[in-house]
Amino acid sequence: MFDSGIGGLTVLREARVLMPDRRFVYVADDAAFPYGAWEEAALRAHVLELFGKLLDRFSPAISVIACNTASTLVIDALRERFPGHPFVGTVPAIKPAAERTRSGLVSVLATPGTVKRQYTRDLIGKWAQKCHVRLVGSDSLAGLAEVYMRDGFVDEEAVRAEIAPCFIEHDELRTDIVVLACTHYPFLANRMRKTAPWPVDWLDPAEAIARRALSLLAHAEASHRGEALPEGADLAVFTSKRVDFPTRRLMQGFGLAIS
Ligand code: DGN
Repeated sequence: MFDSGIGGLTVLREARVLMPDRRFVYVADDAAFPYGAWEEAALRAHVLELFGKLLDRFSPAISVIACNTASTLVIDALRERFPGHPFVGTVPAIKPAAERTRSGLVSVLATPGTVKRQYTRDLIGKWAQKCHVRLVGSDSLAGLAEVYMRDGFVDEEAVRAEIAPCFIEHDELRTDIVVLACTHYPFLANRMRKTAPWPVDWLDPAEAIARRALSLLAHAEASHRGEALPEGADLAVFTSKRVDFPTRRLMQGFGLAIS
């Protein structure tokens, strides 16, 4: 399971509930955080190179890209580069949101990278023809989530300001669903609820992603070596920086250990 930081842990949490007998490796590329600010070609090359190393080292049965910013850019390239290896991507949950909205206006909250991807535009074109979709890119929410999980502090006014564009009306329509299209955002869900101008559904795809992983795993050949995991452990966490990954508090909260 892979993300630029702590966000993928929201997916890992669900995956561990659904697959209690599986062993997990979580990789946080936090030296490269935030992915939202990267130039596309550079990020694509970086993630492809990283996966070459990860697959080599861990030989996982499947890989989950628990990051919208990376998935919307490299999921197709990963499948092409590593044919036969099953990848589960995390992309904005536009289809379920379009099916569920009653007001006809859906807001998608994501990193600036995810918002500008052609992949995201294609999802809207394919699944959201009968409603209006407002894309909202935030420079700072993922960072606010990291700070919150590390220091326990969250700037509520900043959260209010970042989510405000989701609530701009369109042709007198008011949004009734906000898609959390960055895996970091569920950590701030309580503050978002508190500062939103009216109640909406906050769509967190973590459980759906874990279910997809479970169904792929049933078909995947479980050939992983699991060498990176200490004897008896069912989870190992690796970071590319190791310095201030907000592990202690977070890992304790999740009942996890860190290697
Ligand atoms: N958690 C990542 C996502 O789902 O897009 C992005 C975090 C980041 O690198 N800004």
